[in-house]
Amino acid sequence: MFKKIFREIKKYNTIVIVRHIGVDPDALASQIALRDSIKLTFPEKKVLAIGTGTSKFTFIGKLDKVEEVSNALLIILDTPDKKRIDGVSLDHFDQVIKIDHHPFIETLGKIEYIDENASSTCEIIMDFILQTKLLCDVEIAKKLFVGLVSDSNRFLFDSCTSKTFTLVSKYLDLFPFSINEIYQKLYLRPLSEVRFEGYIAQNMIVTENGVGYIKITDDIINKYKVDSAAAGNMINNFNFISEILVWVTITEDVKNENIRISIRSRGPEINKVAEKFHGGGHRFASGVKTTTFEEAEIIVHELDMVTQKYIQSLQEKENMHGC
Ligand SMILES: [Mn+2]
Repeated sequence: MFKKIFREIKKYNTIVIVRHIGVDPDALASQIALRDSIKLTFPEKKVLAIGTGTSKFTFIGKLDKVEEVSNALLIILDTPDKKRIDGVSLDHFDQVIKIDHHPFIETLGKIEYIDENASSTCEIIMDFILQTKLLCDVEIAKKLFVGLVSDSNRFLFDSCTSKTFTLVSKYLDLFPFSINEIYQKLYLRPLSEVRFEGYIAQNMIVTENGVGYIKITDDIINKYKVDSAAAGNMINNFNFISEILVWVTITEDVKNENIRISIRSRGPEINKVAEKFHGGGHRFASGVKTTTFEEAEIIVHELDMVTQKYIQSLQEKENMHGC
C-alpha cells in the first residue's frame, strides 16, 4: 500500500495535504512533515499543507495559504470522516488518498491506508517514509516525533507497540535530535493553566459509576486567564485516578458559540456515545461539540450508563473465574 501511495505522489505535480478541524500536534505535524518530505524528495513539486492553524503550535511549522489548484492530488491525514476535514472540498481533486489511525467511519478516497493500531498518524508517516524513497532530515524527524509523542501521551497509551518504539529508535539513530528540547516546547506551560487544572481537580463531580465531569463556564475561563481550549488540552492529566473510569470536561466557548466536550476513558469504550451526538474519536479518547449544557448532561448520563455496563461486565467475568 505504501508503494501505491508513493507512486501517486510521484505522479502528481500538485499535492494538497489536509487534516482534521480542531488541530492537534499529530494532525499538524504529520501534515507538515509529509509536505516537507515530499518537497525534499521532489523539489519541483508544489506541495501545500492547508488548514486553520493555531499560534500554540507554531513551533511545529508553518501552513500554506489556500490556492486554486487543478489536476491535484489530495492527501487527507488523521481524519476519518468528511465533515471533520479542515479547509477543502473533495470534489476539486483528481485523486484522494487517506492515511489515518482513527477507527474507520467512511471512505474518503480511492486509496486508504488505515492502521487503527498505530499510536499516531505521525507513526504511520514515519513508517511510510522509511519504506519508500521519500527523504527525511532532522527537522522532519523532530516534527514526526512531536506528533507521535503527543498523540500517545508520551508513550502512555496502549496504542504504543513495539513498532512505535522501533520506529522512534530508528529515527533517533538516523536523524539524532534532542528529546528534551522538544519536551520543553511541547510541555512548558503557564502557571495560570496549572492553577486552572487545580480548579478542575477540586470541582469535578464523580458519579457512583466513576464518571468524573466538570462544567467550565466562560466566567471560570476568564477568572483563571486561560483560553477555552485549555480544559480539553489538559484532560489527559486526569488519567490514572482510582475513583474515575471515564472523565469529561464540558467547556463553554463563547467565541465559537458552542460547548466543547472532551471525553477520556481508561476502560469503557466511549466513541459510540460521542458519535451518537455527532462527535467522534478513538475508543478511549473522543470529543463532541454541542450548544447547550443540557445536551452535555444527557451525554454524561449516557457515558454513565456505558460505564455501569462496563463495570457489570467486569464483575461477571470475575464471577466466572471464581467458579
Ligand atoms: Mn492522531
